[in-house]
Amino acid sequence: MSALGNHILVEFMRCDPNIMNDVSAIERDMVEAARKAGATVINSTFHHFSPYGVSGVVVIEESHLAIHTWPEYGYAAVDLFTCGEMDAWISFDYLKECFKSASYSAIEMKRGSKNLLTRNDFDISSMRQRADEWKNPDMYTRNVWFTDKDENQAVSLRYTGEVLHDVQTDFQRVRILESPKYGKLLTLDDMFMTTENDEFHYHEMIAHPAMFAHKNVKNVLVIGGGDGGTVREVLRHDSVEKVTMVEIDGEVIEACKKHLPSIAAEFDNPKLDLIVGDGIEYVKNASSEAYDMIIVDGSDPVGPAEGLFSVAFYNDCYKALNSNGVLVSQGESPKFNENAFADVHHTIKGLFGEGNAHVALFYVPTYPTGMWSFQFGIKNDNMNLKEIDTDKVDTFVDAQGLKYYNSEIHFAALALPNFVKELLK
Ligand code: SPD
Repeated sequence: MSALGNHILVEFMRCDPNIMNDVSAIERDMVEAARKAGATVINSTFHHFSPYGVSGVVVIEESHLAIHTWPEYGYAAVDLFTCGEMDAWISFDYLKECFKSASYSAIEMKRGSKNLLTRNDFDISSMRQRADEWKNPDMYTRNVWFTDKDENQAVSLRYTGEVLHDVQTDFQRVRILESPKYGKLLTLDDMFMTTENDEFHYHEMIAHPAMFAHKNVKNVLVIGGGDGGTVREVLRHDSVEKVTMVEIDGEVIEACKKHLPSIAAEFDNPKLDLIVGDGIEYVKNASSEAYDMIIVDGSDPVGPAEGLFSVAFYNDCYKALNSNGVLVSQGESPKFNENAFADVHHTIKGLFGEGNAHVALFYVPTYPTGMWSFQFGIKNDNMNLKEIDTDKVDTFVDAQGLKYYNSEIHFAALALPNFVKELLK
């Protein structure tokens, strides 16, 4: 190659002025433009100027994409600076469509012409040795962060830069990253799902409160839960005879088996019937009154998990539960996605009845705001989530070495702050 990099300087004109002033849309489009061209995105930072205009940069392993917009002229100045094999014209074509640019031009130039450069002699072996030392987390010098966010709130975790798994499936982008603080993590699209270090918060709380309130769960259906943490917890209970798990994305299961074996620990358990398929269809076709417990361990209501938040799906779950049955659902956050949180409650209340819809709060450091919920629908009017055998719970907790759930947490999780009660009205 005769140059180190390639630089396309783009003039996008006659763009949609509203898009040119929408910092969130522009950041999303720029990041996607990089990905579509095969780049590895390191980070992005974008700024909206008052009263209008946006500037931002996407740092990629292959260099950067940058933008400055003038909405009042429907104009964007875009730099696509790449090195290696990446084809930045793919980014160009994508952005042209996103910005609805009716007129455009571009100049392409080589950067770092080798005719003008003289290569210095570096001691490559000592540099390689230093790179190896970076495997010690204290020595990491890369400042790369994974961020789970909406337009207004975010949670970020520094990761080492190590991407152990990155596959775009028919449903979502499945990644396993490595972080110094939380160990390996599973992300779907741009959302945290679970990490080695805090997965027990979620998986213990999705299973045990309802298991102990029900007292005799034998037949369980888990929808989603591809990392395996939920079935691992359910199968700790001796009463359980059979667990059916239906996960739509087999790639999630495979990635977790390979990289998160402490979470994907029970996939070979003979009590487990593991099905890779559509959980919504599965419940629709399930026999009536087949299950003691249905656990919906889905992602957020975007992408493949959207249908898991529909009234029709919950109605099918209701029918598939027997008369003592309990539904447990990933219930979103009252501080991050208040509407989804309240909608789940109202749906469950509509189906199971006013007094049979309950909410438990728990803390997950790697979900935005940290405050998350599980929501319960109880079919049997005589079952009370607050009636548990505390001695039995604590004996189980000790024997199993649980790290989050205990009998005190059981009651505490069901106590709701006033603003949450207000949201649920
Ligand atoms: N924002 C995250 C919502 C929770 C998704 N489920 C996590 C899967 C863990 N088994």
